[in-house]
Amino acid sequence: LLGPYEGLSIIGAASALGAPFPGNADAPDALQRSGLCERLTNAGIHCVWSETLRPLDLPEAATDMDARLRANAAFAQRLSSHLAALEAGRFPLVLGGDHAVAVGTWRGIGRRLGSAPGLLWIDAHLDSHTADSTHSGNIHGMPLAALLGLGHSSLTEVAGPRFDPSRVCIVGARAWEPEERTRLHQLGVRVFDIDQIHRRGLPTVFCEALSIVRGSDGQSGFGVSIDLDALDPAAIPAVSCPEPDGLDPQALADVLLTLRNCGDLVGLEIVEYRPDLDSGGQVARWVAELAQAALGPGSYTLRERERHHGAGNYAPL
Ligand code: 5AB
Ligand code: MN
Ligand code: MN
Ligand code: MN
Repeated sequence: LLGPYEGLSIIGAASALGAPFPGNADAPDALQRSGLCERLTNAGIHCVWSETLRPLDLPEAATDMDARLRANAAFAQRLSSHLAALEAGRFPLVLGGDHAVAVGTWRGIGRRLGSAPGLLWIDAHLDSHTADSTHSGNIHGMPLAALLGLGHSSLTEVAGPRFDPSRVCIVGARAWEPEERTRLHQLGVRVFDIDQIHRRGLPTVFCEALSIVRGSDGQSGFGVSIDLDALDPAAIPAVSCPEPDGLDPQALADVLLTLRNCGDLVGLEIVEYRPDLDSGGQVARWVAELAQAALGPGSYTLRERERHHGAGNYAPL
């Protein structure tokens, strides 16, 4: 089930069950209204909006941890099943929602492939807490640990394969608690933090991270999860947990162009967008820009239908 795919299917994951603010739940609808699909179509990407999944029952804001774990796991389970059943020719672009939806996205894509792909996690945070180590109690701080098989059973048992820590990398980290850093260190997950990116440059770090998540055979696929808070909040303020000193959005778009040369990209996820903080729609435009950078003309992931109609080369939106 590696590419080239016939086209892109957008799946909205309209959940804010894992975050401390409700705004993430409106992100897929706001992105759809912003014309994301049309922008990508104009960029030569064959794009359809597949479906937007919404939580079935909205629990009270301040229910106990167990209830929140169960609600997040139930949503992730539905998302996993949706991705597992996605038509073979479609490349999935999942739009969060807060980052807790990633448990469903990636387990589902693993089911679809028959095994876990590598995973590049672009984030200011490590998202590797468990229900026992979390300080905040927020589930969107736990999805990476859950994908790796650690944490509360409701999350680790979402259907799909466990991810292999030797094929997972984090890029852009700059805010964490000691428990999650230690956990990742013990598992052998490579963390490229912002200091290392400043020292070595994003292109060099991105290239090294790609070689880790793609593995040696280039056959088992890899996915990319972009938490928008990896980017600098001066440019991208519309996120739930802004952290200063982040990646420049254009610099990230530039390195994402590299993904067009990979035929083994199996999914892209963009999460944590807060439309309630994006009245000018700037951040929505960046979401389109990042997806276009990864999947636009010349991409080995998508079959290039437009070639015969003489579509031009990569043009910024
Ligand atoms: B995000 C924090 N580590 O556990 C926690 O946005 C932040 O998905 C989590 O990366 C941030 O609440 C979760 C303090
Ligand atoms: Mn995150
Ligand atoms: Mn984050
Ligand atoms: Mn804390």
